[in-house]
Amino acid sequence: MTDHERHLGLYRQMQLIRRFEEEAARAYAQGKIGGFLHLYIGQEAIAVGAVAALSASDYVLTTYRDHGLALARGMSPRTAMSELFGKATGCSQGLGGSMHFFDVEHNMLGGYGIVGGHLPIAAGTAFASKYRGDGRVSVVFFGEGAASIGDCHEAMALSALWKLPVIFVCENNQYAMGTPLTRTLANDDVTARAAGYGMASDRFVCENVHQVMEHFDLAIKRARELSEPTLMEIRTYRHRGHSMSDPGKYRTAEEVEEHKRRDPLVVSRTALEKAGLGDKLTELDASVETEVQDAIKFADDSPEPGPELLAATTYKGAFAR
Ligand SMILES: Cc1ncc(C[n+]2csc(CCOP(=O)(O)OP(=O)(O)O)c2C)c(N)n1
Repeated sequence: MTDHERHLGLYRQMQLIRRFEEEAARAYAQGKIGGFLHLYIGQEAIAVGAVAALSASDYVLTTYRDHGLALARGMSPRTAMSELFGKATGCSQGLGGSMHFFDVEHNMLGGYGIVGGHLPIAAGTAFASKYRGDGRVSVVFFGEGAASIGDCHEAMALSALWKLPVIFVCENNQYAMGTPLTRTLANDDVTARAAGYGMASDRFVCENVHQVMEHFDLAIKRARELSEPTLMEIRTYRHRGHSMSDPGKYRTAEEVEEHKRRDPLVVSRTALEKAGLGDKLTELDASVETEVQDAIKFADDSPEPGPELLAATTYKGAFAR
């Protein structure tokens, strides 16, 4: 595969996530999606770059802002959209919704709503991998708002002590709901604490998808070959509010526009256009559009979860089996 072909593939994945979520936002406004909906728009290069550097058998876990990672990992847009619509054809049979994507086939182990609560799970999967000697790496994504949660410290302290093959990735989008970083952390360098745990660290501003891949290559090598954890902090920015119910009034329009100009998706598009691949981009965009519209139609036409599912997923159902 040539470098351009590889880049086009990465672009397509980012564009798929972007368009999937823009359509999900529209469906939310139409009342087709209930509950919470946290969009990953602006941060796509992180999930796509990380997944490109990982092996299919590695484990990934993330927060409630999980659609991008699931799609990057290979979940079909049909399955993902159906989950958002609360339909039986969704990845969690419509019972989990936006925050609880889960996909065993692609080793995407959630989708978690409790801030910081999923980091110990990643320490656990990494412990299992080390114990079994299966060579798998666990990667867990979290926001800077989770960085001071107790679970976060416990997971990192034990992972360093036990030398577990895990990568802790703080996607620092600079706001925890409406609270800016300056009001939650006295030292805004999340990786500064890695020294205290006795763990390697890496910190950078996300500019493009290739750069993300390169940083992950190093951390994955450290985990896979040396069985050592890494704390990574990636500065990024979400273009939308915290969730659909947040108009994001705590940020100025200028600040948002400034970040949109540096959007890694646009960076990729511009580079590919400059390389003379404009026609190819038009073709890819059209195929993404078809895939997303197909996902909406599939989710619309899919059945609601019925009572049979309820019984099988309760204790009574479990005992009855
Ligand atoms: C333990 C816990 N406390 C509070 C909340 C409510 N809550 C949901 S998201 C959020 C902000 C988290 O921000 P951050 O970790 O920076 O991630 P981001 O949403 O920016 O991706 C909070 C406080 C929660 N879900 N869990």
